[in-house]
Amino acid sequence: MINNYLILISLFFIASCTTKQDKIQQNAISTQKTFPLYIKDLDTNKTISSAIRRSFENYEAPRLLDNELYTNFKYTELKGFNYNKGNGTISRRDPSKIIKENGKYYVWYTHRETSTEPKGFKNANDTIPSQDWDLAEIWYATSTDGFTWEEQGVAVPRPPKPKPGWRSVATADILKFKNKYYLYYQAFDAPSGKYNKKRDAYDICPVAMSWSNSPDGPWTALDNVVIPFGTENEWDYRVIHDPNPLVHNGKIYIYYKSGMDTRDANRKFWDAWGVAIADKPEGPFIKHEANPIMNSGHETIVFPFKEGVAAIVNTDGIEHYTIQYAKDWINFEIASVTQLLPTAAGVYAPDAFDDDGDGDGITWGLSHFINAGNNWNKMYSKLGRFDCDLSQKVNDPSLKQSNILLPNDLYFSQGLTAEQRKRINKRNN
Ligand code: AAL
Repeated sequence: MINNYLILISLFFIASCTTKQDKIQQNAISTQKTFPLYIKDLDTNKTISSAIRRSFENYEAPRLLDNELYTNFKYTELKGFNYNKGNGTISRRDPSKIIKENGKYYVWYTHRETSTEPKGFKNANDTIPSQDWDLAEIWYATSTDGFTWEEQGVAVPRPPKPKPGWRSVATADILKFKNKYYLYYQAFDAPSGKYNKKRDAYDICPVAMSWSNSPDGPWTALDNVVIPFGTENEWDYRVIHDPNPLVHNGKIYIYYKSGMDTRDANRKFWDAWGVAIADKPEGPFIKHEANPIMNSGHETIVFPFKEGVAAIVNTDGIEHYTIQYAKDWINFEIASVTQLLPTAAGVYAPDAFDDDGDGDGITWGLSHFINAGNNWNKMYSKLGRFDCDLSQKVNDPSLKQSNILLPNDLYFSQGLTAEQRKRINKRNN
């Protein structure tokens, strides 16, 4: 009930709102002097602050409990994957969306199994990986409950030189379209991690694709790249990462990440997302003229929600730690700010490819945990499960809480560096 009321109020605000400043001036005529105890008593002509106006206009509801696109995230360790006692020789990461077929859940992911842990570009060779996702293949696993998984083996191996991805195939996502299955993935033709001066990048790959008549394969690789780099002065010149296919208006929308502008001290470019659209899974994919369409995040994590598309925006950028929404599938707005978001999530969106204009949303998926052994010299990643309530069908108030109390030692684990302490001591003296 209150939700509808809030929507009514916010619709009134939106309809009557000209520019914020003009509106506040016009509000001077309101008779209501103080903000009422109950929102339902608010005089829609009352002078209100931008923060309160934003609460009604920018979000589905001014309270988290009523916001379909706000959620807490709960995490569960998975059973069924062996990591060689964490010695860095096996890594699983960047899980795909999850689909349900033949009564089982399917997930694809970057699987690295090498004689050593990653040793950086300078020490990399045909058998020694440069990065956690170097010398990798796309493997898959199935599950009946989403908690215990059975690894099935390789789906997309590294093809022979000079085919795209001969060095490594990684970070796949799945599309089911007209009863065929398509895996889109990053195709590396050089060890990732070396800074390439000409391209001013260090993780260089376009997107390739393999297809199958069954989720269990066999998979046939296209010999060509399906989403190419941008040209020299275009925002997505350096890399095309994290392909995320969905179906909208009968077309295939592939959201992807690239890195633009100049690098900061931590080698970070401005991670931004684009979308490329095609009528057929093999393309041609046309990059949207409004690209980049997301200003934050790292991996792209999108799913259909109501008539639009929602995004989990984690890790990087001025709007990280948000859930965002684009009613038109292009123009994203912040729908909520949250915490402990899954990294590189592969969501289970049962209607990801239904294209019915009423996406239900998600309640779980898999994500990855990098440096799973907490030892950068034995680097590997592992998969874990997250649960949430970003679903229209589910309403779980226990997943709409704020003020999640994290263990105190987590805060103290983020201690000052010696440099920072030195600067503080200097300031004190
Ligand atoms: C991931 C993704 C891409 C990058 C690397 C592996 O989180 O962004 O796949 O190339 O890191």
